[in-house]
Amino acid sequence: MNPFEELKPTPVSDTLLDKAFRKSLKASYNPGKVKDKIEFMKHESVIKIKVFGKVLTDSLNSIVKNFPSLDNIDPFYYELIDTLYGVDKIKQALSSINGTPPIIRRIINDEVKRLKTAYSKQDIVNFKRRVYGRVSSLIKKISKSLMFIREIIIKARGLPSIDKSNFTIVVAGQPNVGKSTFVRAVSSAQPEIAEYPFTTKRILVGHLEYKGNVIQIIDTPGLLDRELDLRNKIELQAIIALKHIADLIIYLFDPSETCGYPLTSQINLFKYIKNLFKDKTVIPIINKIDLAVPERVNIIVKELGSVTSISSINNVEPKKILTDILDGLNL
Ligand SMILES: Nc1nc2c(ncn2[C@@H]2O[C@H](COP(=O)(O)OP(=O)(O)OP(=O)(O)O)[C@@H](O)[C@H]2O)c(=O)[nH]1
Ligand SMILES: [Mg+2]
Repeated sequence: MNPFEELKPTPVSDTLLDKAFRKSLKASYNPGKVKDKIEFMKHESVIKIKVFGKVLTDSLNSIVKNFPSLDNIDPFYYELIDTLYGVDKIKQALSSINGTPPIIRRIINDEVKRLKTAYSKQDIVNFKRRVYGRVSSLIKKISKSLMFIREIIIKARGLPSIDKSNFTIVVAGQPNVGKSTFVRAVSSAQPEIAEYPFTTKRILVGHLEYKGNVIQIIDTPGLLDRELDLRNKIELQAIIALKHIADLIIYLFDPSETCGYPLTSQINLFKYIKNLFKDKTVIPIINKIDLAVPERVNIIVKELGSVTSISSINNVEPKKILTDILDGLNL
């Protein structure tokens, strides 16, 4: 399951300061009878400042505490988060947020001690102004980190929710070969489909039922025929899904080459994936058979032996083929 799914977006520095000021303004001191006006003002200012500090330290602490512990999350999500946003950057941001409450407490304690020597109304006003100023500028200093963590949560909440206890099929192939069309035909997922490459930019999960069990099927961004260290963030998501969650890999070919990638590179990529994931079953399927000329199809067959062919624009064939594949696996 996506560890960020239920997380609420965390506040940014302005929101935090507004909240702290509001609560501080409302905090009051009720000693009953007021004997000494200055003493009363001192007490009340200390209460207000302490509320101000507590709202901030509590909020900052809960941002850090509620953020999923990156070292303990599932490796699939860890690698996805690291590739998309950078785990080191996240840890740095969290650590600067985490380091701030003790400094706030120290400032407030020091200033409250100094207040003992205040004798005039002006001294007290100055005290409050100074503490609000020092603490606010501390919060402003971490405003980039607060903003970054908020953005990560908003983005990471949208990552697919994968249940590792369900059998998972990952559909891969070069861009534009029809992966999303196939996934849409066989599952509940509704990925965008378009006649140009790189339509799918992130991993998407669909579900289908097979013999009373839920099967997950993952649509992935298209992969180019190149080495791992040259792959961009969009492609790497497909590799991460293949590596961490695929129980079965379906590799789609487009023999019509209307996808824009020649068969030679589609075959190269197929071999690359088979080699990279030696311990996984990789099933090749020839898609867009309605557009393909026999010579092109034969190139694939010559290379891989007999391969199932389908057209994903009609929904019947993909469903039938998938059921045949699952039957063959004896799930
Ligand atoms: N004629 C025909 N067109 C198909 C078939 N499958 C997909 N297409 C078309 O091929 C184009 C690409 O389809 P997508 O499903 O978006 O391909 P994709 O592999 O998901 O593409 P990316 O997400 O960009 O990698 C679309 O115009 C589809 O309508 C098929 O079996 N026959
Ligand atoms: Mg797609």
